[in-house]
Amino acid sequence: MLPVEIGAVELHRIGMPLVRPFETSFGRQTERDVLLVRVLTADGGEGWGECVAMADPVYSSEYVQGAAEVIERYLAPALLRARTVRASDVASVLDFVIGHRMAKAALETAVLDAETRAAGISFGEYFGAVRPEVDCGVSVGIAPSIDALLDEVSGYVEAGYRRIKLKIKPGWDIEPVAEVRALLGPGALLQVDANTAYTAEHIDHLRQLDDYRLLLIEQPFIEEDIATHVALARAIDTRVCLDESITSVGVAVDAIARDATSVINIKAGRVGGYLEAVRIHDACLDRDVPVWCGGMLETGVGRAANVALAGLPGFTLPGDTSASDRYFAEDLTESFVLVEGRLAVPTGPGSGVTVRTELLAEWRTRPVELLTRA
Ligand code: NPQ
Ligand code: MG
Repeated sequence: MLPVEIGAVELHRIGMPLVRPFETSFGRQTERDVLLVRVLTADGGEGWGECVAMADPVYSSEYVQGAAEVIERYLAPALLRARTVRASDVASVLDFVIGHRMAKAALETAVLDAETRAAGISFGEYFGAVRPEVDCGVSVGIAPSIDALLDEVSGYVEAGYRRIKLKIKPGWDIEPVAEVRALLGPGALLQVDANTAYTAEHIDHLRQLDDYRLLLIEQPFIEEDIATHVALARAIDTRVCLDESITSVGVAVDAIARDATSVINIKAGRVGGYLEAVRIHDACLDRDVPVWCGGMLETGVGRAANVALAGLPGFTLPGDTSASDRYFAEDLTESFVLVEGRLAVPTGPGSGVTVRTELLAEWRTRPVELLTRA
């Protein structure tokens, strides 16, 4: 693969209305505030990356406006100064900034898209995907009532989703899980995600989940607290899966060694990019730890890359790689449509999808920022 010469970096901001509000233990979203990075190369090529940070710093410390600021002020200038880079060089160029992994991931992905488009290879080929389509699950927010939840879940079953994930929090856990298990039947794949809403005092309460044959419980405790996840993993039969806690391959290897987690949710944004995501996948495959691809309400730009990642051999559980229409009436790219509960790994060069510039213009919430070499 040849490096690309970076000519400019553009930041795009859009607002996409969600088809239904998405409620988790940390809040309720009605619109997706999206930051997209476009890298323009000296020879007329381009690449796109999506930043998965949310509008407010209530899920992770990163948030959209902060990501835009750190890219504009530190990351893009460093990339422009480096001038000629491969995607595999980007992490070291940006390493002088501490944290800000979602912002770094967006830039690295944009460079990777430009580099692989120029080379005529797809993200799936670059990452090492081994399957043409991936099994899809869906993440179901906290509903206004049990009846509303069962209606929503029934719709996803009809749509063909192969796994249901319920968001839980204290006061919304055992009953919704019991009701959804009764609706789905004993063999269906069902799991829960707490987004850090519990504390060590809840361990006995959470043991009741063992009655419902869940695939896993995702991130019950705060991200810094590996020890309480170890304690829960010892106390219950349901597998513990870390999401927010896993910020790098080093943290993943350590959490596995300590038996805090026996499954891992991989999200490229959370770990600084797809290259680190692949390294986590490789480490998990070596250790026989299954992984699955998380989701952050991505547009088609981020979704395309996630589906390619989920094509790697260690992704043996269905991901939160839902169809475009799970979140949006219209997608920013070609839409991803479920076929028998699966999405096809794009085969075209780069991410394999094309940004619909007319929609970008229609949904724009801020002027495009053009960043060039000083
Ligand atoms: C998770 N994602 O696994 C996250 C949490 C999440 C699909 O459950 C806007 C942007 C709203 C990102 C809500 C899924 C969000 C978001 C929830 C991410 O923990
Ligand atoms: Mg999660």
